[in-house]
Amino acid sequence: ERLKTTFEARAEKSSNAMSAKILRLIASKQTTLCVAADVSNADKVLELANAVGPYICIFKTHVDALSDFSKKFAQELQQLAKVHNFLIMEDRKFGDIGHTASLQYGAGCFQIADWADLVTVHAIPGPGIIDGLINCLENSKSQLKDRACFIVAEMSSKDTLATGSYQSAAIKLAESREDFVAGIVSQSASGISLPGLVQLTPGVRTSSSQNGKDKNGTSGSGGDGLGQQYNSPDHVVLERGADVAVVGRGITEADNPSDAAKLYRDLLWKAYEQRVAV
Ligand code: BMP
Repeated sequence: ERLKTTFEARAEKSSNAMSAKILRLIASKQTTLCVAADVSNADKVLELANAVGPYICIFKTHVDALSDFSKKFAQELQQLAKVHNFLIMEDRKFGDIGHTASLQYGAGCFQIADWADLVTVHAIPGPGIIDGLINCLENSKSQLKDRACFIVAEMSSKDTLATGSYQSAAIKLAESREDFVAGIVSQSASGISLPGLVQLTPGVRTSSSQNGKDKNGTSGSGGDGLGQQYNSPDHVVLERGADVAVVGRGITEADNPSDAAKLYRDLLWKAYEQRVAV
């Protein structure tokens, strides 16, 4: 079944060019780590990307949290992505009607469609939001085959409202739109059947990297006091079906982010090998 299949074999079965690209990149670079660059200025993001670049498949940004976003920053990040061979995901979590999302994707001060390989999208508006993003690309210099989205089906935060029928409808939406959907942001694999869809799972941190921070309230390895809930690398890969695991503060707050990224990469890859072993 899907989770027992290797990334190489799943890439062959994918009907979305970007999901096939992600799966092949993961297999060749042997890393399922995505680093969340939640830092507040452009130089820090670039420094982080350079430090963790060798160990990641996806570098995830929130550019609306930067105090000094610029076109030059986006170009420099793209350059680092080429050098280290990773993809850029802007975690914009679009959530509006197609027309508005189309403007937010292509225009405004960020012009996300120009530089982000991947973006995240909430399922709440329904399929129109996907049509909106595709429509934006049809009028932009970026090509549809080089872009894709991930649909947020389930969140890592405590008492999330994205559960039950919402979650299964979001997965159904993703599975019906492989023309632009490369994956799903989720805490579990239940309901996901297409081999090509990539499951991205945030809320990952080893308990040893939390040194003294709030470890209350959840299974796995604690939380952050603002609703985030963490699970260990092993747990998300073996019990929750994560293909790509998102690690933010577990790496950005480490004394040496590069060493921390390597450590997470190794833990995650070992768990993946265990998952697909017969
Ligand atoms: P951290 O590992 O520092 O908690 O960061 C998690 C990252 O993943 C953040 O960038 C957040 O926006 C994102 N994220 C999440 O934590 N939970 C979700 O359900 C979806 C997310 O995108």
